[in-house]
Amino acid sequence: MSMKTTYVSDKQSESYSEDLRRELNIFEATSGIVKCFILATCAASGFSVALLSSVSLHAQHTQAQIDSVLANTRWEGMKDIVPKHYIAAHTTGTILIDGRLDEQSWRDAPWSQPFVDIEGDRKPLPRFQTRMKIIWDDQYLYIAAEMEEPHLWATLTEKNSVIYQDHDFEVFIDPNADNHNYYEFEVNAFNTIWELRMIRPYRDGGPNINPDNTDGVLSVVYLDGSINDPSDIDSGWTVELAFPWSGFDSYGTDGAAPTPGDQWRINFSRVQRRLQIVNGEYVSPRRTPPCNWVWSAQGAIAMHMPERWGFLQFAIRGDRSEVFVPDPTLVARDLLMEIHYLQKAYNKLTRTYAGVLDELGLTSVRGDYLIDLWSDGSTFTAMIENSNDAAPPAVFYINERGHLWRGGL
Ligand SMILES: [Ca+2]
Ligand SMILES: [Ca+2]
Repeated sequence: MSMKTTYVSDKQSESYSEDLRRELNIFEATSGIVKCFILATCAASGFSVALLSSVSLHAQHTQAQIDSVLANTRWEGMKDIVPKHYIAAHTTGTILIDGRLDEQSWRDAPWSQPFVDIEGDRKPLPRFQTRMKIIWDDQYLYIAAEMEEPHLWATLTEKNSVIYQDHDFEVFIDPNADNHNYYEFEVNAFNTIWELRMIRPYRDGGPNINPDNTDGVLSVVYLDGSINDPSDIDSGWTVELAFPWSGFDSYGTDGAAPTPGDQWRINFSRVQRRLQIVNGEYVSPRRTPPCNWVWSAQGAIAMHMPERWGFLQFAIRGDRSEVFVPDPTLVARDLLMEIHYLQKAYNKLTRTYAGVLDELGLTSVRGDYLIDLWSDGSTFTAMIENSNDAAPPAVFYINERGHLWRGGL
């Protein structure tokens, strides 16, 4: 029997390695357990041996090698990206979660800018448009997405399946912006959902709690076309979601609706598979990396970098009378993230963390900020303090696990 194969798309320019990234992430999360075991075993045999090993490893690398690694961290591709923002209006209208965005409250809400490639300006724009809207009331955070899609397709019907194996829409939320303990939601065109909680990003050891379903989440999709039918061309699909505020009480909130002016970190991702039509059916070739289209560019093929997510500002009205207030702590946060990426690169090469800023090519004064650093080789804490008397005093910290928090003076 001859097989007829047609490539639905042939554009070769988008991001390819999301699958690989995710698989590596899962591997890293798993291998972390093994690493812990090895470290525990090492600890039993004497800390001095580990310390000697660390020192000798460091000695194997020249300053030029270290400088080269420090000059090429992932942060280099991320630091110039300005996270996007969206001002969400409070609504008193009734929202029926049916996948249709025909309520007046939705009509009044502005569409976001079209999604872009996850890597940002380095890559071409996505070939199909994706947009989102956000509104809120006293009970729910509402999120809507609209996706152009000529080939509606889904396979997964079991809740909490690995949804990104299909075309999907994804939501990431970190209410308290500390990089840890954040929420991830995925949905496909069958309205099969997957919810999980990240204790820490995979890069910082994870783990995730999977699944971790939230009581009362509502999700409905509307399909403008025929799903899993390659004989015609579809228009797209919309997603309408409602997340109860009570579900965020374990993510650093008090479980109540936010106050106008509050800001949360949030981002959205659309995973788009490369389909083939084989004997009249859609087939997603295994090992073919998907495209990753996002609202706010990440600067790398990785969603699990909460420091680059966009800002959601809660407002009473969603019109232009509301002004976005840039996060006054973002500069300090970004400086700490720079130290984090430098330390991770330094550690990858030397198996230890730098104990003085000079080893990372940094000085203790950067603009209006003072930086300090402590390390015992296997852990570190960096502190940044605003030295500008005209600005409100603020101190922030980050540690080797990427936890970023505000401290007292
Ligand atoms: Ca609706
Ligand atoms: Ca958090």
